[in-house]
Amino acid sequence: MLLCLRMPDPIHKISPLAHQLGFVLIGVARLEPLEDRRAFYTGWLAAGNHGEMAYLGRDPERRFDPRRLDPRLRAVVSLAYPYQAPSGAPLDWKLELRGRIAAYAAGDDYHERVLGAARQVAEAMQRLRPGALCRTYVDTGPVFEREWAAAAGLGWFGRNTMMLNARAGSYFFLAEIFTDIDFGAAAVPYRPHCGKCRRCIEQCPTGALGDGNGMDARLCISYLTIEHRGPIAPEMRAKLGNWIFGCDICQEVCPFNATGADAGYGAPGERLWPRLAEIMTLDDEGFRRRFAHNAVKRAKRRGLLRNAAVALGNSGNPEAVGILTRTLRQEPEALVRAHAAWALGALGDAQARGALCHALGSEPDPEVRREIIMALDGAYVRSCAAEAPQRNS
Ligand code: B12
Ligand code: SF4
Ligand code: SF4
Repeated sequence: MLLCLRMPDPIHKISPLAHQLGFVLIGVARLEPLEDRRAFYTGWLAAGNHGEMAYLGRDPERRFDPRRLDPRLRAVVSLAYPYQAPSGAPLDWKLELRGRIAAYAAGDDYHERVLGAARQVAEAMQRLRPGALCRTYVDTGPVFEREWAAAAGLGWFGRNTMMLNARAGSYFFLAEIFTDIDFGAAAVPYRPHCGKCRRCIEQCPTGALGDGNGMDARLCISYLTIEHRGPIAPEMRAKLGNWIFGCDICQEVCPFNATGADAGYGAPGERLWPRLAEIMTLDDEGFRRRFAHNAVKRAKRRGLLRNAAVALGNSGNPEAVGILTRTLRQEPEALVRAHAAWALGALGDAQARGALCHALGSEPDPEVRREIIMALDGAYVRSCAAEAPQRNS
């Protein structure tokens, strides 16, 4: 189903091709500086809400006005490409020790696939208007993708900050073609439909969503599991549950996703619920092989294993102890060993404490040792000290 929203000529000529390529929404907006975003965005950055995503703060003027990228640009064609909604797998993740990957990462890396499709739409525009300037983006440049989608009438900003459409939900990627074609007509804004609903705000496990259509990205599981490189703050770890790459909760609870988006890109199922034991045994080569063409590669091996260690700690399942003990002994990355130590402390049975105590006698990294000591209660640290007094400083 293609929902063509605003179709001034020649957009109506390219929309059948866009449909064929898999896009479900298409609209056009005239390029005018997004002045009404300036105060919100600069305040958001100044408060540090972007965390380590330094690229968001680099030359924000380009985001407010894409004509700073090229002054000849006149309009933007905004497109939405659906992916398959996550299916609630009929399994108990704690029992089966399964992690969870966000639905958008189910198939091949969307940057490659959606960008390829959007470029074909751009080529069609250039066939209609030879010599037309077209700059295509899919999460690949300093542009406000949701803002332009809103300006093009594709949907509204939900309280979860997602671009939402009453018929298509929010399980779609956005793509843009900035062009010098002047389409003339301005898009009609899409009416917000959130009404009094606050489900996403209430059910976000970390309190990342504020009341004013914004979020503190530093608290978002998606940020913590994908973008954040160092140790995860101890007070956030239990809140991650079994999410090891991204998070879909504020979309899953949204009534506009209840029926799911059009069955599209990617196939959920097993791939979205990987066995944590398998993840913990991936070496560099294994990680590359498994995620070479998948969005998960962005987390890097050490980030993914860090997240999987946290999920094992959150499982409450004693079977996780063996996996974490091996990790604490053999894993080359200190970051991963540190989170394995925390996880053993969270599991807290005698075997887990024994493994921590044993590791304290041989762990060379001061940060990991600190995590081990925090994971052990005082009595155990003292008993470890009795066993290995020379290392327990
Ligand atoms: C940085 C980023 C993140 C960060 C920060 C998220 C965020 N909400 O900003 C993190 C890593 C957490 C993240 C997570 C996810 N992301 Co992301 N992300 C981006 C990126 C690169 C930039 C977004 C950005 O500029 N944020 C800045 C802040 C300030 O934006 P904001 O909080 O939404 O504030 C704006 C609006 O709220 C609006 N606003 C503020 N007040 C008001 C008031 C009114 C009345 C209105 C109308 C608007 C409004 O203006 C603000 C400033 O412009 C975009 C791609 C791009 N270049 O745009 C993808 C993008 C937004 N992400 C996307 C996806 C798929 C995700 C995830 C679903 C992935 C996952 N499953 O884990 C999650 C969703 C989490 C969530 N609830 O947002 C898609 C969203 C598609 C859609 N349907 O909306 C995008 C567009 C990528 C793409 N090309 O498809 N993401
Ligand atoms: S993606 Fe998850 S953690 Fe982030 S705002 Fe949504 S529910 Fe909260
Ligand atoms: S869950 Fe409710 S408040 Fe949140 S985006 Fe969906 S409709 Fe809006």
